[in-house]
Formats: sequence, C-alpha cells, structure tokens
Amino acid sequence: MEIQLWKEILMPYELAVQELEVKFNHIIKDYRSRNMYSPIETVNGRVKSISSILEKCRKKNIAIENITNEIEDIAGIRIMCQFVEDIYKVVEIIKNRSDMEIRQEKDYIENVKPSGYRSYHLIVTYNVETMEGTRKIFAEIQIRTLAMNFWATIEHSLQYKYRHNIPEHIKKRLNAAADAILKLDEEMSSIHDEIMDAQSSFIIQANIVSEILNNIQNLYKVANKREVVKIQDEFFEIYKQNDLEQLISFAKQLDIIAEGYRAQNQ
Ligand code: 0O2
Repeated sequence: MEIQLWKEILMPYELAVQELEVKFNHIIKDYRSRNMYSPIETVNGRVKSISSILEKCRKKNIAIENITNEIEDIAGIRIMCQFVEDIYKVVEIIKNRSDMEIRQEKDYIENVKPSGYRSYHLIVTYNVETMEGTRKIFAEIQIRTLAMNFWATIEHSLQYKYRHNIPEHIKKRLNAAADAILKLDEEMSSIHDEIMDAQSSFIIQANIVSEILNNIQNLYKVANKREVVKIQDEFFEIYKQNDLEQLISFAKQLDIIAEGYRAQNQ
C-alpha cells in the first residue's frame, strides 16, 4: 500500500486518539476542580505504527483491505490509576458515557495472563467527524494501575528484545516481579483511605491557595495598596502554620472583603 494511503487510513485514528485523550484528561480536571480525588491518574494514547499493523496482519492472517474492520487497537488509549479499585470506577465511567460504546471487555486482573500481565481492556467504538462524514472506529482502552504499567512496560521491552522468545530464567524473574507488583497493589489498597485523605487535603489546599492568591491579585486593582499588602502578609503567616482549617477560614474572610469591593465598584 502506498504511504499516502496509509496516512489517509490512519488520520481518523489520530483524531480519535487526540479527542479521547482530551476527554479523559478533562475527567481528571473535573474531579480535581471539585476538590475530589480522581480515579484516573494519567492518560496517554498512541496510533499503532504501520510496522506493528503489518506484523499483526501477518500473525493473524488479516488482509490489508480488512485492517480497519479486524484490527481493533489501531487507536490505543492507556489509563493509569493509583489503586485497583479505581480501575473498576473508570470502567463504570466509560460504561455511562454516550460517546463510546463498549464492544468487548477483558479483565486480565481477575484472569491474570500466564505471563503475569494484569490490566483491564475495553474495545470501544467511537465516532469521529471526517471530510467524508462520520466514521465509527474501534479503539482499545487499557486501564491499569501505575504498578501494573511499570511491569507491563518492562515486560514489553523484553518481549521486543528477545523477539517474543524470552529465556526461561528471565521469564521466572518476570513472574516473581509480577507477584511483587500484585502484593504492592494489595498493600496500597489496604492503606487506600489514608492515602486518599492525604491526597484530598493536598488538592483542597492547592485550590484554596490559588483562590486566595487570585483574590489578592484582584484586590490590588481595586483596594488600597497598603491594605492589600497587609492581607498578603497575613496570608503568608497563616500559610506557614500549615493548618488547612485556618486557611479555609482566611479564604472565606477574603471572599467577603473581595465581594465588598466588587459591590462598591458596580
Ligand atoms: P502493542 O505493541 O502493545 O500494541 P490482539 O493481539 O489484541 O488481537 P489479544 O492477545 O487477544 O489479541 O489481545 P489482548 O490480550 O487484549 O492484548 C492486547 C494488548 O494488550 C497487547 O497489544 C499489549 O499491548 C497488551 N498485552 C497483552 N498481553 C500482554 C503481556 O503479556 N505483556 C504485555 N506487556 N502486554 C500485553 P499488542 O498488539 O500485542 O502489542
């Protein structure tokens, strides 16, 4: 196939990957802006390379003209979570969306692969708008914890290095590493609530500090400079105490002051 044709074939997949990345990143933003813990930690996507597509065609005996119908992971999205529990929340979020339809589900967390690979896979269909109209295309969404991702990335590189014939002694060590990753995920889940509390306090503090600084900056435009400097010094003093309650109460007082100035200037 000519390279120009490959570009045309892959273009809608590039668009889908970009759109899906934006949408999943928006979910993270949405949670964090509401001072909530996001079940999604990071997202990345890729379009399968031409050589990997050709390799899959050879392996699965797929004719080139059938790749868009038969290869379901040309568009690939990888979602990383902190905890195993988050993976199932993300699956629920995707199930409740109207812009992607789940066609296949594979739970390699419940059904660990013999290699030790763990991850949750969804094949979805997703519509993209092209010059020729709407195209419904397949995308594969892999959802895993950061620990699972660490293992899978190393194992994938080794598969590549040994051309899918990893020596037995390395396979054994990979299996041992997979067990350690499973244990790590279980340990993290057991202190889930504590970690979540610490993280949500951190998110709340970050949002409050940015809200306070925003208010102080706006006050510079409308209030007496000396008064604003005093407010700012007060803020730094409270900030040094590292006490979230005090910070929240300061933010509330500042809101009232800012509201007063807004009313005055209307
Ligand atoms: P790449 O280079 O990551 O794209 P399929 O080959 O997808 O038609 P299969 O095997 O039923 O058929 O699909 P499965 O098991 O859902 O695997 C799809 C993808 O999951 C793989 O894509 C890998 O990305 C990942 N994966 C599956 N098993 C393993 C594993 O044992 N180790 C690692 N590191 N990743 C795995 P590709 O196309 O094989 O590779």
